[in-house]
Amino acid sequence: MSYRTEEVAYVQPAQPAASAQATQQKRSTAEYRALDAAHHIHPFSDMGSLNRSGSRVIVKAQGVYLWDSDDNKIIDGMAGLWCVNVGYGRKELADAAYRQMQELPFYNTFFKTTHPPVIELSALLAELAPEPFNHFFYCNSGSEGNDTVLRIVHQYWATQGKHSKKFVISRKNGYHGSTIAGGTLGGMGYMHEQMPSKVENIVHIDQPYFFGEAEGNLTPEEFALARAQQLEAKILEIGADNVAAFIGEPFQGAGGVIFPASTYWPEIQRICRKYDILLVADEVIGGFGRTGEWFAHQHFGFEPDLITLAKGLTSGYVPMGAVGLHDRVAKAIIENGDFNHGLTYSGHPVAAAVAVANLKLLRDDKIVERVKTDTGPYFQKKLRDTFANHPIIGEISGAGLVAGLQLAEDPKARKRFANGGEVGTICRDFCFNGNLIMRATGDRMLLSPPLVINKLEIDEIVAKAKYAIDATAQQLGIS
Ligand code: PXG
Repeated sequence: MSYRTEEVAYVQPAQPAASAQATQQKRSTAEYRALDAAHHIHPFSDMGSLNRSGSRVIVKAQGVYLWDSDDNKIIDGMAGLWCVNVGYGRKELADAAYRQMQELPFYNTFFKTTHPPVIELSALLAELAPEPFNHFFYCNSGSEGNDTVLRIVHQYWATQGKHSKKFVISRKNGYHGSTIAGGTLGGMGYMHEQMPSKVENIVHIDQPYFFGEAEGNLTPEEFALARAQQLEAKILEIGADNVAAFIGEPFQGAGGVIFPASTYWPEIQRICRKYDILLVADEVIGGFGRTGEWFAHQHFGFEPDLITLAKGLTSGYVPMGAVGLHDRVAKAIIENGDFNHGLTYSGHPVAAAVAVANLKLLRDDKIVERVKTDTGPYFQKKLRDTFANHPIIGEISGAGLVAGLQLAEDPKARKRFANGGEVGTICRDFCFNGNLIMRATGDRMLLSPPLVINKLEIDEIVAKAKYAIDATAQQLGIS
């Protein structure tokens, strides 16, 4: 079966200015592929098979669109890798980097020094984050952010004289990065298998994945409550005096855009408070407007002690991560001597200048507000209307501009495909051939477009997704 893009009904949005499409492309696709295969090892890839098929070479981007080296125009339903919140081609960010590179391309923040960009960024984050978050530590990625979280958590309990609090509880099918600590915190089995020596004292509880894991007649709210109560059981098993922290993504991103029911996070917070355990929200995907709130924990209505930030902090234009500390944690870290942690590029001036420009755009252009009141509700409704009663869509999760579409053999009975991963790959390939970037995690199809997307572009994404999902159902012989 062929995938014909001309059959997708959508209105073509305005094209970006020709100058914005100028590219530095210098080689043919075949040359790029040959050199890539000869010298580049890609993340999370089977390189043998990738080198045989060849990568898609992306050469330029504008707004919510990418162009490949064969000049195909592709709509980016994933904002790069959940990060290009302000969209591609924002001159404000490029100018900020250029200016900062000329003025002070690098200086460190060790040894009693600081610089204006990191000062401005910290003050701005304190303004944008919920009230108790007034202090920020910087790194280069979400993974390093979660490594930093572990350092802060252990330092915090040392300052409280509670040296036995060493265990950190995380969740199966959570994602917290790919450094050794990040990978151990995460609950992706394949990453654990690959790395025999892990960070000690990290244990996992089950995820709040209703569609895939709820048994019997539990409602989503009852199921979410039961999954949250696994935290209490685990704390009692280990002993509250031995537990330092619980970490979770407010909604699981890489794990399939798993949105817990409203009962989940208040119960997690209650348990953390009851047993004096720090609550860490990994906001690497959820932060900076994705759900229509500045931070996803605000969407779910809970108050963490630490937040991990990356991705949307700079909209991915340059690498940067950070950890936000609640006042009560910050106070303990600040008033108790050395905190022995830092990276050469902690608070890098160029990254900080870009982050400031990015956050000002999100705030002053009211991009986050628009996701909450306009484009987010439109996107969610459009998806739900389009896929209501679809023969292979079992659930649509999400809020704002993030969504997970569950592929299912029998949606009403919550019966998943026995070969779900293969079905997801079939669907992903239909998207790919139709010039839509949509991510497959097993049998869930994920969308997380740039936050500047307009309604016509949302229509285009949903129409292309519908075409790919219909084609998948047809290939499976389901109608
Ligand atoms: N926490 C969360 C919640 C993430 O989603 C990280 C930490 C690690 O960030 P860095 O910057 O170290 O990658 C992430 C990253 C995917 C995918 O396929 C998701 C991520 C990274 C790569 C791929 O969905 N999230």
